[in-house]
Amino acid sequence: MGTALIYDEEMTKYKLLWVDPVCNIEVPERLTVSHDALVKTGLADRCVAVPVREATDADILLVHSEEYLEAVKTTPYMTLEELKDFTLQYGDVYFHPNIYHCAKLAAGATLQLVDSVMTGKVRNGMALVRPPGHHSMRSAACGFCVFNNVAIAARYAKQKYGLKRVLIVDWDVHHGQGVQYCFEDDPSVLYFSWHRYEHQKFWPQLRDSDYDSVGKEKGAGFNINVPWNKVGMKNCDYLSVFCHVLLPIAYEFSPELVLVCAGFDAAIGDPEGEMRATPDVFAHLTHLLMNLAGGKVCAVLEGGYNLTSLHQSVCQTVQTLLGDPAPRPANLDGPCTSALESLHCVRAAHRQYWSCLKHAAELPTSNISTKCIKVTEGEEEKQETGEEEKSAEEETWPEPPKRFPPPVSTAVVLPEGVACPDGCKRFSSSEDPAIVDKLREKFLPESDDSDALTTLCSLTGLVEEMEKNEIRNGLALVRDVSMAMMCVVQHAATAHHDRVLIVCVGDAVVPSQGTDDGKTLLVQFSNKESEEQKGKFHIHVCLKKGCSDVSGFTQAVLGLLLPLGYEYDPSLVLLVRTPGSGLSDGAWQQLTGLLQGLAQGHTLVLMPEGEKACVGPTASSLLGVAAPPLGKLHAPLPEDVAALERLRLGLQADWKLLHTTAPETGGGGEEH
Ligand code: X5A
Ligand code: ZN
Repeated sequence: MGTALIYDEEMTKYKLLWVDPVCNIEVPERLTVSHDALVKTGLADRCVAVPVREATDADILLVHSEEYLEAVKTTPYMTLEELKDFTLQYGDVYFHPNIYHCAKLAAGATLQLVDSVMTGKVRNGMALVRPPGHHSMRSAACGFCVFNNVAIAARYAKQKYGLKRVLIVDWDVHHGQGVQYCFEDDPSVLYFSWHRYEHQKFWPQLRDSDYDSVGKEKGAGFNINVPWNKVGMKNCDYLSVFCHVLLPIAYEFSPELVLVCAGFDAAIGDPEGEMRATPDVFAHLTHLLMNLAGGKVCAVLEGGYNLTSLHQSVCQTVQTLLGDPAPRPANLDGPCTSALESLHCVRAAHRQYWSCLKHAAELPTSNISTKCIKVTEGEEEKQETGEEEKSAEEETWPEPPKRFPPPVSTAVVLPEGVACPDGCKRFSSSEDPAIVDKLREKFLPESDDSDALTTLCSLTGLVEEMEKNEIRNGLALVRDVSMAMMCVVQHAATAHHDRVLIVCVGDAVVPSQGTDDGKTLLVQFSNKESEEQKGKFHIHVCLKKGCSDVSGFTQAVLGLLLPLGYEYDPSLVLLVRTPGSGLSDGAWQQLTGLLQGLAQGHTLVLMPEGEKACVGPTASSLLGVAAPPLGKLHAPLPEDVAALERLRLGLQADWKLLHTTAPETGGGGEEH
């Protein structure tokens, strides 16, 4: 199952015909540069090329009014003066004799993508389109947008495929108010947007873009706005919002389709966004969505105005959709104060609607700094003093390193009688007698279990091959998971793995690593009360029913394990399943899938011999098949939520990505 790429050169054939400093960044090269980069890197060739089509009147009328459609229909016949006049009734947009044609293609391309994904022709895909869509409203063009491509696609998917729940993730740096207005009272479409807001001073300067626009009537809780009140947001700020807002809610919602308003103006160098996230962050944002909706992710281009940053970000997104492992996330130094304030406000505003947020801190009653701050005349601009600020376009950043998927995706170490799952490669390392002796001495001194020894030997070989990037990930059935785990950890250190994240699922006693040097981070999930926190690198997540409560477990994975994993940035993930963990296949596959965003996908899974039935599902997740949806999640047990919250608070001193509130600003209005 492949990745669709939808593009047609025709959509480069309109441009701004007069002088307008607001609109001159929306150029045809945005598309050619992005497409050329996909061709040059060989990514386009790996995709399934799907042709565009024109959206029909009926398609467009799913979202727009007849009057508006009829008006736009007349634009191909207008003179330059008439076009200028027509343009004037809208904000920050321009018309051209060919834009109506392109707008029909942009919407149609989006629908072709939805059809390809929904019919199973491909797993996921991206549409490179112009004009963008998310600002356009029922009866208005706006912000370079004519028809609301993604909104139309959501309605279309609901109608044609009977979908009950569609998630729209708008990671463009502007607020897609057109999408918000379209679905405000509709609980079947969950809309998430983060956007540059600056206390309502940034375009489109709407009160409706703030965190407290949560949706209306039946749709209350299904509109999520994350306002950025400062420029310069980085990878860490974005990932933090994914871990602590979007993903918990999205998993609880359980969409059947994910549409992404994939603008790339939230990336570094963009003159509109003035943010500082690097293009590789889009690999992670994409990856984190790919286990929702059984992997049905449709990314549709919106903004993105720095041509370099744009094409790099597009490539990162498409390469991830194709299944290549994401690069290691670089220097996540903790979300900034302003981002934490926004995070806190959004979580508080939504706590009454989502059980995953029930225990989010309440909104402080006093004046929250995210409110529109009235700036007195003359006081605006330049609060910064001192150093010269670089303008967004002068910003430089290293080109994201090329991502090489290892020649072997998934290697397995299995006992003789267990079949090698399709697509995997059986692995055994040549038994160097010196190594064998060492392993016997260390791990099997009083035993003549030659099978166990062979397995340990293979595990050490596997770890080395992963370090060399010859193998992406692996899975082994072992007699004694604790012993195998010790063996892998010790060997990883000698095989140049700088940090190993050990995720242990289930109740078995884990031999304490005795290491507090940061070379390993152990996170264990079980139902055993832990004595006390064992230090920064040994974390025990205790759930009342262990891993058998999917809601509690999912919440722990998204809000605790992922941020820890991202901040720790391991070179290897060791995923250990102890006997009788009680975890369902679905939840296990989600965990396996999500963890592959770390360590360039280098995950080694250890499972007890008794769990042969789990080999197939695990292998499929390791091979990059999306995990099956968990279904709508019920509320986690209150005691679990409370315990997780306590644990998160306790660990915050050591792990910045676990923060969800700003330090001591709460009531602040600390605004300059
Ligand atoms: C799609 C998009 C931005 C419009 C900015 C107008 N539009 N100032 O990014
Ligand atoms: Zn934008």
